[in-house]
Amino acid sequence: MPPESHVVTISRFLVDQERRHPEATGKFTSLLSDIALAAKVIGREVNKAGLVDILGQAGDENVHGEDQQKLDVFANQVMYRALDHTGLVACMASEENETFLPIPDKFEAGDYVVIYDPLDGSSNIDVNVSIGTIFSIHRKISAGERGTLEDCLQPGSRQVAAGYVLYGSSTMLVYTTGAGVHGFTLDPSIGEFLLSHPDMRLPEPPKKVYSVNEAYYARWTRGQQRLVTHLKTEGAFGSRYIGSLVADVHRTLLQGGLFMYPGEKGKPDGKLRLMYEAAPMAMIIEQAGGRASTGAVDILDVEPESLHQRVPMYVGSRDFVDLAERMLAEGSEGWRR
Ligand code: AHM
Ligand code: MG
Repeated sequence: MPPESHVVTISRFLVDQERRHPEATGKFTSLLSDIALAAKVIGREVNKAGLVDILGQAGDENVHGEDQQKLDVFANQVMYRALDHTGLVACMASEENETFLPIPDKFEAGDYVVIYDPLDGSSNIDVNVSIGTIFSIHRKISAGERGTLEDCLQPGSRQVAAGYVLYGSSTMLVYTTGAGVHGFTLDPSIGEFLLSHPDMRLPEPPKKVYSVNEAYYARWTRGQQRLVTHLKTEGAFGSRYIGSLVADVHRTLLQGGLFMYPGEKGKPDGKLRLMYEAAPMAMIIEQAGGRASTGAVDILDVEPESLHQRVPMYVGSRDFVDLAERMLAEGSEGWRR
């Protein structure tokens, strides 16, 4: 190790942050450490995904005579079990479960509400493309001892933290508690997340890149069609689209640009889910100096009505999101027009 370099593990970093808040109880630090542990367990299995043809597939029995699980089901259980018994969490909700997830009566419940997408982009696993876990953390607001649906249905502006884990060429955990965005890279040889990207900011000037699934062009509103045509003709933008939200947002965070998942004719809210995809990514992008919009209003201001509701998404460099909003409004065919 070069003599001047300082290795900062995620645990050290969390404790240092906690010390800046004399009122902190340490509970939040424990919660994020538990999520980091879940990320390592999920990451370990994701890295082995290419071996299933050799070692057995989902649906096969494993050596213990148990059924092997699909990775997204496995990731869902890992997240829940990492947090259910800690006494820190009031309730949870997951993309994989229809209704919100209470804490079992045998365990103490706590103050935090954790909403997650355990393995986003899981259709990309078969082709060895990066996937991710996304999490959003709120504080319980209901009066009872245990969390309820009301605690889960809070707008993104009330998140106390948000983050994602990217299982890419390296595994990275990126999170914010509203005081900047920090990124950690897993060193698999020691099993620790090490601070690699302190205080992440979208670069200025940003890279001129738009990111959208352009195959849906014919289904877009006129405003959306004009926006993309403008970006590539007059704007001289390049284009990148992975089709895996965590990877596309991570690139946008590091290089700048505009990521879009627009609404479509007959499907005005698009595909991505507000509570565990759009809202946490919006908090991260805004904390890093960018903007996150539905095309009409800030994603963080959308009042949720249900756990799995969808919302159009325009996130990235401020000027580009502003431009998108302007052009969508001119087409007068924005979201909930
Ligand atoms: P999933 O939750 O079923 O995995 O779908 C979400 C994924 C995102 O990661 C990605 O941004 C989007 O779907 C891609 O959708 P499309 O294939 O329509 O471009
Ligand atoms: Mg998802």
